[in-house]
Amino acid sequence: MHAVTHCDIFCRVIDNFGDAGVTLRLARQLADEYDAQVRLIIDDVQTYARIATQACANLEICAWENIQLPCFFVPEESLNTGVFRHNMPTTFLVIEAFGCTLPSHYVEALAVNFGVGTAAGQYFRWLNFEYLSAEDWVETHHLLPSPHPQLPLTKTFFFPGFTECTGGLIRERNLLAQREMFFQQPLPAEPHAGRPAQASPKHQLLEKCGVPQPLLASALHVFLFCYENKALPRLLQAWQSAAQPVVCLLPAERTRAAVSAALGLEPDALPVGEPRQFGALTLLATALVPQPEFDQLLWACDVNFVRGEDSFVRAHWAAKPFCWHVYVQEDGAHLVKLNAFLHQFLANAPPQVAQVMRELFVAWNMQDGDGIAAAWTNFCTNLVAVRSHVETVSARLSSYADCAATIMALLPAAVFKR
Ligand code: TRH
Repeated sequence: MHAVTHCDIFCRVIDNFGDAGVTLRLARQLADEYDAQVRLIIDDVQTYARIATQACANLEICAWENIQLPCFFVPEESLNTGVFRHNMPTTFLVIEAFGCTLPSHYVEALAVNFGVGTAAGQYFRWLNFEYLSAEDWVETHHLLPSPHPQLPLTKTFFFPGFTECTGGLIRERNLLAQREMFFQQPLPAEPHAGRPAQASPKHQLLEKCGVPQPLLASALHVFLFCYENKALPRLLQAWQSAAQPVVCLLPAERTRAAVSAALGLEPDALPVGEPRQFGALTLLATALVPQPEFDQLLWACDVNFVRGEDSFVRAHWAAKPFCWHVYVQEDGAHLVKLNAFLHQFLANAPPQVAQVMRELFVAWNMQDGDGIAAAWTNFCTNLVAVRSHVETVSARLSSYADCAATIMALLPAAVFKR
């Protein structure tokens, strides 16, 4: 039998796309790059299906309510009879995303098949994959064990993060090479060879989305992926009266609805692919796209407004100036997260860059309509320097192990193929 890693990833969708988005990326990467046999067990298959439109070998999507025990699990009475060894994968990894709590019958079966003291126990890992944060305590909590109160099982906390002492960030192996190809200038025209000038990948993509030809080269392209925000009307006003035209791409219904409301438009006033002009501002709604194309949109734009968790990480890999709308938590914990992030991200930034980035992030997250216009102007004035800083941080982060690599390194050596 060919020995492989099996992996069950459990996810409950709280809202929006982030929970599905993070687990989907991880699942795909483990399946694609490590040949793991992955099941993504998710309670909201519909949300998942809206962003996961690409097939992936080795990856099976299972509805939470119909979850079957893995085929290599055996009933208790068969243990130590040889049946067990015959069917066993080389390693078995269970990832519980964001503390979603595994079904109790599944946990009981885990204890029987892979609990401490079983023959297979050493080839098994149960990780609790946590939300991303730049707070200091993440380093000391990463990989802490959490023994089960009744069963012979230990779960391990896995914290993604921005330093080498955390679980790292999700980053596919070829991502940055693909991004570099996207950034490369196209070949110039060669009239004697009969070759016309090619549009750059950026212009091709923006044109495909519906950006009017004259605005491809002249406008500032902004990707706006956000939640409702009281600062939105003033930011849109700033763009309407800007000296340089602004094209603003609006992905996802929630963002589009927020922008329509901010402008006093009907909720369906911005159909996908149909640009609408308001002074210097052109708004253009985009369709939901699969995750790889979502990355390309970030690569194509000059400034990316991102939110939540996954798009926030992808903005780092896009290495373009960005602004993050933190997912709001009732107890204000999101502001602690924001501060921790800014502290870390801006640690070695030139003072001017640190100032303009902090101003914009704070005005946006505090939903400060009065502050946002000035913050935006200062940010734009320093766009080249901001970009250079984002590139520096992005390059540093890409020198650290990514989440999948960190996870696979926790499994017994030499049992997975690279
Ligand atoms: O959608 P988000 O706001 O997600 C979340 C959730 O609210 C979650 O409950 C919360 O815990 C978390 O934030 C912090 O933003 P996020 O994380 O950026 O996820 C968006 C995902 O959707 C990301 O994987 C990219 C994907 N996506 C596409 O693939 N194509 C698209 O066209 C769009 C608009 C998004």
